[in-house]
Amino acid sequence: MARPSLLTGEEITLHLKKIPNWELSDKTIVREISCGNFPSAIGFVNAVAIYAEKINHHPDILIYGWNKLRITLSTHDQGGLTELDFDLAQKIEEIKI
Ligand code: H2B
Repeated sequence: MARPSLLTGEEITLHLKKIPNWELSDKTIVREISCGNFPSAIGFVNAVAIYAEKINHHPDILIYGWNKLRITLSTHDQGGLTELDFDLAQKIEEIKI
């Protein structure tokens, strides 16, 4: 299957408008999430993992300060942002904290 192509700056700006919880950081998009407690943070990570595996597109996730998550998305083999990153971000927006 052909790998998605890199998005232009304009396309990235348009996509980001739809997901205001996410920020552009260099060639990635990042969301910080505070969960109720450690088990709910792990639960959130598991929900993300199930979808990521389903679409074979995987986030970088940092779990810190017992209830906080930093989720970073980019398409590693393209060296930047593609539609896959915004598809996954949109799906993560649908997961209840
Ligand atoms: N996830 C992300 N975020 N970027 C990739 O380039 C990527 C991935 N590549 N998941 C996939 C797996 C690739 O390694 C497999 C072989 O399709």
